[in-house]
Amino acid sequence: MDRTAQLTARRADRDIAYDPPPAADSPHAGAARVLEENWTGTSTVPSRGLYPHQWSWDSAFIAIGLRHVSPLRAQTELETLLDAQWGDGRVPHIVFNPSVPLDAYFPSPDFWRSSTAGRDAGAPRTVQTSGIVQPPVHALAAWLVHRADPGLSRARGFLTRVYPRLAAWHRYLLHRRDLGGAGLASVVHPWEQGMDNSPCWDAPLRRVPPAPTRSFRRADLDHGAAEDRPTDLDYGRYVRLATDYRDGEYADGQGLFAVEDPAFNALLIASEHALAGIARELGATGTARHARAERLTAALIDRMWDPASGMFLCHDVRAGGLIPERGVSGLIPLLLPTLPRDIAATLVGTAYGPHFGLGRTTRLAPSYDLLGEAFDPHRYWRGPAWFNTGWLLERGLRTHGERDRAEALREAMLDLAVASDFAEYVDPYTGKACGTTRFSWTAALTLDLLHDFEELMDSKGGNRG
Ligand code: 9WN
Repeated sequence: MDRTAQLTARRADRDIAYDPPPAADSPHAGAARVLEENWTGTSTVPSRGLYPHQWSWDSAFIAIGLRHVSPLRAQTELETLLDAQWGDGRVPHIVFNPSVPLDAYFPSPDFWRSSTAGRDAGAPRTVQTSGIVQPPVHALAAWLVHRADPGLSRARGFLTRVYPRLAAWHRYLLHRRDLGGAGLASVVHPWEQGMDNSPCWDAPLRRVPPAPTRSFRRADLDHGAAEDRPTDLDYGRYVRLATDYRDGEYADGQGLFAVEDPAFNALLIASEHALAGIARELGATGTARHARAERLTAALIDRMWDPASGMFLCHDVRAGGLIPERGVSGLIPLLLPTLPRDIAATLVGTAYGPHFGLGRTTRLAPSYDLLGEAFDPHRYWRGPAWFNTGWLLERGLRTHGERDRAEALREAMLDLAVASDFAEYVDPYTGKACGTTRFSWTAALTLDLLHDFEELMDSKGGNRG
């Protein structure tokens, strides 16, 4: 390491203990304070009460915001998560903090038994994790974190260290998780897709016999109202799926539930574009990664685009065919810079039409179809609006030249995030806070929205005609 690099790295070591602003007197200060409160020293919990460990896609969104207050913490957040990666490449959805009592969150480490049941899949021995995954936002986050302070990143060898891990993560998804044979990744549990209780899972979940309610104790009901959370029947099915996966030693391909989801795959594609940028920064060309992202985009359209619905739908791999439910996940591919122009325009029309109500009846895009039978403005992922999906849509609108709409959405998100004390999610009509408050990704993405828009990924080519 040369002298300048050493000095930068040393400055960065001090920076990890950044001084938070004295009072929450501005959106920036308020959001930074939430991240400070939820920082554990090596990563950030989504929420001190409800989610007291490290979650995978939360950490990626958190790093995207954290880079504006401490690029070193943002790098550390991602590195801590990647340190828990399994030998087969999977990045676990939860990394457990050993100092948190077992009954603080269910399912706890003694349920997942990662170091024993996950031995053949290469689970780490020194840290306990879950055995399922979450959406691959990490390469995108790593690229954005690098660009926030390239000097620090180079001095610490950040990209050099994370690139092989991110590449292995994508390899796992594209090979072991290509359960449908279309070249796309499948999720094997609703928690993997991140929108746990979406009505999109109702039909595939019906095939799963629930674990008896008496066989587990939910911890989420200690923190949230039962009418806002998944039902016991749904929880029983989540537990059954996770138990079967664990008892099969986390080998892929056997389970009752396998779904290709548009947001999960769009985030994988966005992250492939980001990996191309990282590869170029490290001296390679990145061309093969861009080409793969292009192929995946074509497969996504081929497999999940539904012209009649004007959006992408989930593909049920076990039953075969599209799931006829409109979840917000089906709008997220708008994020992709190389989406054909007519598809991008149709997606915008759907987001601003009667099913999602943007610019008409809703302030943020609901997680599920306003006109769908299962719509509920307060129940988990069955209608309320989350800030991470809002942020992805806002970036997608900008990417496709919809600047006025993006600006209006950005302002609505900033207003609601501050007014709701950085709520986990809100009623899409009124903006009323739901779930827990002082939620990390709401604060982190608020910070990101307060900074200038930058191109999310380097896509080589832009819109296709
Ligand atoms: C299960 C942490 C996570 C988010 C998910 C959200 C919720 C967990 C739960 O909280 O899921 O992973 O207990 O409901 O649905 O998106 O990552 O914030």
